[in-house]
Formats: sequence, C-alpha cells, structure tokens
Amino acid sequence: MNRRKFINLTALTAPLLSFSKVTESIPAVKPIMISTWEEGKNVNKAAWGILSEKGRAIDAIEAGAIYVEDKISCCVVLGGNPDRAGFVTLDACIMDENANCGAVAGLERIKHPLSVARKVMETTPHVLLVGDGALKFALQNGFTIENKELSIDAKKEYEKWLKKSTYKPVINIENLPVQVENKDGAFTMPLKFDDGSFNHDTMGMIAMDVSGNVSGGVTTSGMAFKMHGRVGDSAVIGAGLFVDNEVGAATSSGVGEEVIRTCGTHTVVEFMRRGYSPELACKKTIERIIKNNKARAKTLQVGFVAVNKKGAYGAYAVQEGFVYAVKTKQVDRIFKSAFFYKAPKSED
Ligand code: SD4
Repeated sequence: MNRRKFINLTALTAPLLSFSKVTESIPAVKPIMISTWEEGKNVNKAAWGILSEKGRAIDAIEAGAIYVEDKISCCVVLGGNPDRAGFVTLDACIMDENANCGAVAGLERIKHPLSVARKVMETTPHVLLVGDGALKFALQNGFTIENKELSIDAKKEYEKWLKKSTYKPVINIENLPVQVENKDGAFTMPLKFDDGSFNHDTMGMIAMDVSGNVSGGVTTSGMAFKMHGRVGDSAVIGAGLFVDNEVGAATSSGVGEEVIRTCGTHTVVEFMRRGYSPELACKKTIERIIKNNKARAKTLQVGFVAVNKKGAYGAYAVQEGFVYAVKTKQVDRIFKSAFFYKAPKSED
C-alpha cells in the first residue's frame, strides 16, 4: 500500500474507529458497585438504590461509606482500633469522574470522614486536609463531634495490645478469626457480628453509574496500633484510590505504606490504560510490591480491586484471603481475589 492510499484509508476509517471505541466503552453491566471485603456486600446494597435510580456514582460512594461509618459499635472507622497512643484517627478519600478529589487524614471524632473528604473536594481549593485542620473544617461544615471513647471491641484489642506493644499488621485482619474447609477448599471465614456486618477496618469502593461515569472512595480507621500521626494509603489519591473516567478505577486494602510506595492504584489504572485486564493490572502492581519486599512479602498483605470502563472487574493480592463484593443487575456476590502466596496451612 502506498503512502497516499494509506492516508486515504486512514481518513475513511478514522471516524469508524473512534465510533467503535465509543460504543466499546459503554459498559454492558452498568450500573456496577464494587466494595472490598465481605462487608462490601452490605455496602453495595446500601449504595444500590442510588445507582438503580440512575443516580450519580459519586453519591452511591458516599451512601456506601455512610452505611459502614454509621456502624460505630464494632470494628469500623470510629469504632475501629486506635493508634498506639489510644486515638482513633481516620483517613478517607473520594474521587469523581472529572478527576475532582478530596481527602482527610488523621481526622478524629467525626463519624463520616468520607463526607468530610467530599466537602474538601467540593468546597475548597485543596485536596487533603489533616488532623486539627480537618477537624475544624468538619465542624465548620456542620459535622458533629463524637464521644472519644473507644468502642467495646477496640478497647479490648487496645488493652491486649498494650501488654505487648509490638507493631505487626495482621494479614487479612478482616477475615479473622477462623480457617475452615468448605467445598472450595480451605477458606478463611470472616468474623460476623450480630447485626449481620463483617469484620473489616477499611472500606474501598468503586461505582459506575448508568451514564458510565466512574467514582470511588475509601474510608478507614487505618492500620491498628499505627504511630500517632501516621497516614495510610486510604487518604492518598493514587495510592488507596484512583479514578480515570476514560479507563476505570482501582482501590486497595492492606499495608498502606506498600501501596503508597508503588502509587498503587494509579499504577493499576495506568496498566489498564495500556490494555491489561483489571486482574492483570492488579497483578502487575502486586508484583512490584513483592519485588520491592523480597524478604517481607510473605508477611504482608495488599489487595487491589479494579474495574475498567467496559465494566470488567478483577482483583489481585499478595496473599490469599482478599475478597471483594460486586453488585450489578445480574450479579450480587463476593469474589475471592487471585493472589500470589497461598495462605500457609495452620500447622505451618
Ligand atoms: C492502611 N490500607 O491504613 C489501610 C489499612 C487496610 O485492611 O486497608 N486494612 O494502611
């Protein structure tokens, strides 16, 4: 083919190609809601009303967060484990389809940190507010200050921790305490509470609405018994959460430091931009974490879950045990993430 013919052909097919790209990017499964851990199933349910009524993905994210943040009686957000000085300090972030984002870190005594992050996004010229400044901002915006008592569960855990005072993040803390055998083989069963909620300290969420717009959010009390002042990935855009409305989104759970070191979710989204499937994009990023941590990889957990613009989703984790919940019109279930290291047998 000579050059002129090639140019003519390109001119003819270009509109077709760009048209087919547009149709391809319309997801078959939208709306879709994805949340981390077993508790994600309840979160998806809480957010689904908005998505099924053709609401915005960003509103679904906030609704999901409010649902978990309200459960301050057990393990979540304000009810979560404190830092080693005995304070529960919250990290949260949110990002919408226009790359608007907001975050808070080290926020204390506010029940809905993700809603504060949304206010940062929508009403300030900034992305991240921390500590006292974040608290003052929350109070100025009508959020009320909560009691500083630890939840009963957190108090028990903290008292136990004070006896040893060692910092060793627990792999899949969300899945404690028991390993059971079922027809799929060994599977870690989560701790389930009387109100039907499951153990977790971090909730990562991704939503795609009927318009195909993608948003995400994370809300957490962070790593139990972290140093006072420590901020994890859940407050860092590009680490615990990243959304690119042309490509998709990813969120993470696990040891936040490792996620920050790899700009984890941003890396996942960039791999998807290159054409990798969500699972493969998560896997490539996990491989970087493992490569950076040859000596320690077997003792840490990081999991990524991602969705692309076509509505395909997938996850990958360092260790077995990371799970995520998906809700669409057809699907409402928990998936086990693919992983690099199989969980050691209990006698190991
Ligand atoms: C953090 N990534 O603070 C959070 C903790 C977490 O499952 O995800 N735990 O580092």
